[in-house]
Amino acid sequence: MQVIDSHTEGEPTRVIVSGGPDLGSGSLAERAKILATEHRDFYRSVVSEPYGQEAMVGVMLVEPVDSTCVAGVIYFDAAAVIGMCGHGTIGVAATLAHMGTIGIGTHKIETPVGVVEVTLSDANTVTVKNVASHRLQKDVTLDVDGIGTVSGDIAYGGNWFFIVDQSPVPVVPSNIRNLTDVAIKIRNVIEANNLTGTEGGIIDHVILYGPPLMQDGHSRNFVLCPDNAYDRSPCGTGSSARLACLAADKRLAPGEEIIQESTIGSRYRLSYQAATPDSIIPSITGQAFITKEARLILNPNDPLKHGINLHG
Ligand code: PYC
Repeated sequence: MQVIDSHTEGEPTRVIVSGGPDLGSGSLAERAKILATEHRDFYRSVVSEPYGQEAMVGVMLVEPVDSTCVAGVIYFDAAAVIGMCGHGTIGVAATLAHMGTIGIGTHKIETPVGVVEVTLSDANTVTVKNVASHRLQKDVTLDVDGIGTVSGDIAYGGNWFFIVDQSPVPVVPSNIRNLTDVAIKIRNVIEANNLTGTEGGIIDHVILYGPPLMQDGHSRNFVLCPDNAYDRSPCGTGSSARLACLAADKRLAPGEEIIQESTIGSRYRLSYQAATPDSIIPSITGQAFITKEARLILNPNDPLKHGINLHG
């Protein structure tokens, strides 16, 4: 299996350019479901240690249904197949450019949750125009053991997020372990209370916001992903969901640009356009760099061929 690795603002992406299971020719959502239900061992092994690395998001490149798209993509981490991935899409665009498949300019990519647009400004700089994003519920209060009452919004940006505007723990790198524990506790309460997005969408990402550490930053975030790793980048789908909340609260005007810092201090430029009265189209600009071209060898005799999994 041939893969190309990249990182987007510190967050790793692995694109499978050849090899991998046949997912058929249904819609991308149907193919994503087949990957999730029939090939769990496969996708785990691609991104988990010892073949992958912590926080890695994998991408299967597939034939798009929409022929105006340059590629179809299905994203996954070590725990789940996910609907969309902002940093992954920036990584895919840089990877397709590295492969010579796309050049400078605007291109469409099909995901299981809809078609997104990428604009490649140079070999590394990409703007993603994401799927329509919206807030479902404002000020949902949760009683979190050892923390107290936590209030947040439920919003969609290609994945479902619980967004806490004022983190109970300062969003600084020295608190990463603590932030992870707090975010996992919040997600456990969300699950225990059967809180979901529309049509039962699983709220599997939690974001905690704090003040920026840079002069031109708008805020800094900590993003917990389904595999319990934190996003090294400011999270494209999470930033989209947050833009929807800022728009709904009239805290940010259409076209106004802000800089979103991640926990490690990498940055995205963000803005949005209004789509409907209740939803927006987010734009996310960041940089991805190719780190590796490799051939993965999944030896059937290797007892760890499906990755190290300590969580069941
Ligand atoms: O950038 O959307 C994103 C993302 C989701 C999970 C990890 N990164």
